[in-house]
Amino acid sequence: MTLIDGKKLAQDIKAEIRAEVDQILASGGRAPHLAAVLVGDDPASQVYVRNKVKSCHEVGFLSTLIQRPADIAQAELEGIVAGLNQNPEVDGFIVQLPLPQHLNEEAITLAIDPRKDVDGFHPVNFGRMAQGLPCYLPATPFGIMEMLKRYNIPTAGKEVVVVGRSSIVGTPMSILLSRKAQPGDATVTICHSRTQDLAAHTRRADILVAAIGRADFIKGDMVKPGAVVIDVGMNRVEDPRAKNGYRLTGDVDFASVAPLASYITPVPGGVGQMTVVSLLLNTLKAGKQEVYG
Ligand code: L34
Repeated sequence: MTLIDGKKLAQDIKAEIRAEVDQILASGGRAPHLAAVLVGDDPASQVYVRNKVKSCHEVGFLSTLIQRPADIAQAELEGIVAGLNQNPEVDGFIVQLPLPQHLNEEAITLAIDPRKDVDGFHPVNFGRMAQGLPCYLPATPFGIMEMLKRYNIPTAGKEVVVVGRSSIVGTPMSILLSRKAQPGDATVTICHSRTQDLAAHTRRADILVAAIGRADFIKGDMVKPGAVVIDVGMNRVEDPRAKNGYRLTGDVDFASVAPLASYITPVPGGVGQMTVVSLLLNTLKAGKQEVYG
């Protein structure tokens, strides 16, 4: 079993980005600038956004964090988005999800200028991804593709099973792995809450992507020996022995699955690290106007 070291990969990629930023600066350009909008006080979102801002500093990007209370009105948040769309100093920005209940996430996503949508959540970027056109790829699937590439894991002709059909992970993942590309060219099955006999599907997977959002859901008896297991889950479970009262665990029961797997991603230190670094890669593209010219 080989542990896929997301932390190490993220460090390598950050060093590559840093070198590009140095070149941009040496030729008189400005560093790429990412803005992040964080609404409310969800502790997990705070950690993720903090990691994003910290990573910007590490690679020499400019960053702006806009924090607003949970009771912000829809119109005010849309005003912030409109301001960022128009600000020529900002190359790309994100609105961290989930938003508080009273806010309309879909309307916010649609309000973001696709040219600055470094999350790749706007339907224009999603559609361009589905058609293989230049676009910003959603950060988590992008990061997983990068992991497969850098670990030389073959995907062509493989049976891939994606568990979960969200529009930010499961669905784009299935599209990217089935398209004619490298990584890609796989035969992809998407499973979800209405799938009958889930284990019969997952046991056929050469590459299993778990993006369900339920702690330790995938057990050893659901996995084919030798499979590549990608754990997208980020679940906080109460643990009185942990120093902050909880511990982080994935959607995969690591103890029973890891001994069977050929490759497996840990949580933390796996996919989450790649999500952050993929956002940086998109922001670099935005700064260089690579996608939309
Ligand atoms: N708009 N909302 C928007 N864009 C995104 O790309 C996200 N996502 C998901 C949630 N909402 C979003 C993230 O940023 C998930 N996600 C994310 C980002 C970073 C990490 C995990 C998920 C991460 O840094 N994970 C660390 C551990 C963090 C911890 O200690 O809690 C890891 O090593 O996996």
